[in-house]
Amino acid sequence: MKVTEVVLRHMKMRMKAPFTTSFGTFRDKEFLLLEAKDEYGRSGWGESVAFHSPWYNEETLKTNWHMLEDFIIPDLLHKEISHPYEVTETLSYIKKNNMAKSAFEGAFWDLYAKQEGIPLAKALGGTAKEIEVGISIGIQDTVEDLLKLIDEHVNESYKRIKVKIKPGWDVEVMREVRKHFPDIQLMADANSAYTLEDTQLLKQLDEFDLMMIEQPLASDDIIDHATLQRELKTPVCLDESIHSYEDARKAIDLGSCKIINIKIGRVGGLTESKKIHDLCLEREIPVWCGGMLESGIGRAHNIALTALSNFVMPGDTAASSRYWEKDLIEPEVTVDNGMISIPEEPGIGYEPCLETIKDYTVFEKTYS
Ligand code: OSB
Ligand code: MG
Repeated sequence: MKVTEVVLRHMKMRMKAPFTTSFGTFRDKEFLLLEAKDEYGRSGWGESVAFHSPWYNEETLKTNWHMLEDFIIPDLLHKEISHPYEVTETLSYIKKNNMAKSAFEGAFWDLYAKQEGIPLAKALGGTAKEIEVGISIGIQDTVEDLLKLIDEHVNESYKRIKVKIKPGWDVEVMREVRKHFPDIQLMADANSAYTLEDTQLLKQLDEFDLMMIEQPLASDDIIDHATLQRELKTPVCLDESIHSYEDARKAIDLGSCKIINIKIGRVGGLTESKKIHDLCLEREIPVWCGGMLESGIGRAHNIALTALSNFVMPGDTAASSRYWEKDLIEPEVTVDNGMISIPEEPGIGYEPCLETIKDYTVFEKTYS
């Protein structure tokens, strides 16, 4: 197979509601879409999950554009590639820049699955027909607002509620949530807002029977997390700290976490995601698929990945309508009884809607 043309698009989509984490608030979502066309005119689609600002990790959509335009696209355009593994191989000399690599790699996996005539989930080795879905709720102005949102999402049938926490919005908030919702599957995500000095405070979360606490400490740490995990009953789940199979192996060996959140972009693509999944299966570490407020294209990739067997906990890939007035794909992603059905069509299994994509495109450039 050969990619003979790449279209890069800078997208901007208004979010239905602002989303606040311990590091900042998203009102608009800006990101890159990558369309890779082969010699038969088929298109594969990828999304970069790098944000506009470097607050989740060091990448931004502009650093991604630079990496793609100056390195990744020239390395892969017009090259004979028989399997997506070769994309990862070819790009392995580039340090980090995982989200940029993943945008191309994801588009190539889509093309590959379309060429084979099979769903992306199947191409990856996934067997699930449907997947369990949770939802992540940002930091709110008041506890009442939060309780109201949780109530809505529980009624929409989401299987697990994740609450964002930060210093000043943590133990007392979780106490209220647990009091009002004694039976739900509940967890907290700190996005690196604490240090080991907060150990006593974090220990207080143990009484709320949380499924896990996600990324309590620094985004590049796996040492202090091991110290913290020894102090906590609540399982620690790592998000930001895991960039590769090697990071996952070391974190498991050190006891830095009991659960791993896999985000395709953060680890450099579907191939690396699958490797981490397989390692975790062998080491009996449950995994789930994280979200980056993706458009339908990135959402479709998350859904396909989650069909692998060790995705045993509900992920963050909620319905399109939770984020967007109109998503970029047809049909949109819908959640029924807390489940998403894995599409059966070849590739990502949702059709990118070119009209809608055009409406949200700020700038585009074609490479051939
Ligand atoms: O840490 O998982 C995270 C959103 C933006 C940046 C980081 C995170 C999140 C979420 C929301 O938790 C996930 C989603 O709904 O896509
Ligand atoms: Mg997280």
